[in-house]
Amino acid sequence: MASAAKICKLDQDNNDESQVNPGKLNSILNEKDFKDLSKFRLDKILNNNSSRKVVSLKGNFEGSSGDAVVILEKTTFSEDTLRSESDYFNEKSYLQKVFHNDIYGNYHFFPKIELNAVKATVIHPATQKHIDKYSVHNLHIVNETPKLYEDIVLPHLIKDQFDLQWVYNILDHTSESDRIVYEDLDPDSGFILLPDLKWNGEIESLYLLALCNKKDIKSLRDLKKHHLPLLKNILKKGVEVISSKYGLNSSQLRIYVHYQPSFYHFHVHFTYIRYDAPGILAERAHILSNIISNIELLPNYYQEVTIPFVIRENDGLFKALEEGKILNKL
Ligand code: G7M
Repeated sequence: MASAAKICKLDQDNNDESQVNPGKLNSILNEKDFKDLSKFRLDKILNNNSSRKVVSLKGNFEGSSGDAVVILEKTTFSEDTLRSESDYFNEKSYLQKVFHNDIYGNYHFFPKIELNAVKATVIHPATQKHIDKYSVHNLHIVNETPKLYEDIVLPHLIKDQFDLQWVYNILDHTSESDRIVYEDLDPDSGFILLPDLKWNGEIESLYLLALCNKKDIKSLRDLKKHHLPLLKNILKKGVEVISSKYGLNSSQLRIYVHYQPSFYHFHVHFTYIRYDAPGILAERAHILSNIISNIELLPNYYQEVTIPFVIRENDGLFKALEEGKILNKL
């Protein structure tokens, strides 16, 4: 298996808010912290998503071997900073006029630098699989029967999955330990709850991840009746902790599992219902309370049902499915 890609977040917010907001504590992840991107040499724009305002770039770092993927994202407005007395509305932020017509004024607005942070994620060294993941690509839906899973999907994912080192680093407190929001040490029903890599700490885009302590559940497909205590524990404690720490109740949270996931160590996503997080569409997100109910109804539900999933054309599995003439079978 390839060595763990180094993933670092650069955060320009070094203000005191980060002391109370774990989503902003980015002195994390591992030993390799970048101070700026001056050594980044851009090779290719992999994807420029104008609706999400995210750009994914391939390049390398001068003096350092291996490809790098850098993802830059314009962040959401924080309602906390939108007050009359905030720096948006004083001379620290300024307007540059584009044109004025009657009652209509059009400007470029340059907020104070601290209000203008761009979230940056650096993956270095990045594997070809990372480069593929962040590149523009066509998508297809696959209706995965249990047989298709056993015959083609499972062997492929065992051979060609992303390294899970970052997950194990969190579970053994080697990385991101200062970001842990809650930990339940029970080996079977326990988990760690912490901010997702994608979260910049604003409640408006709240995004936490529950990583289970057990290492033998790859995905939704593996879930069985004896996992119900784990699933219920994640649901109950996750909601309690988020409600007391961030003030959002269970009815304000979207709590779900991806199928297929990117990382085959079982984990649950918690996002604010008003936030359109990536990966919440019908072909990918499975609501946790619905998963629990399905297993209560039929203990082997997830070993017996067809589960649709979405696949990129540049994924190695796509080629195997095409060769097996699996696609477009209903
Ligand atoms: O698609 P899947 O269910 O496998 O989602 C995995 C989630 O893990 C995504 O939402 C990622 O943003 C998140 N994630 C990935 N990495 C590499 C990290 C990491 O190093 N730290 C944290 N906190 N989250 C990560």
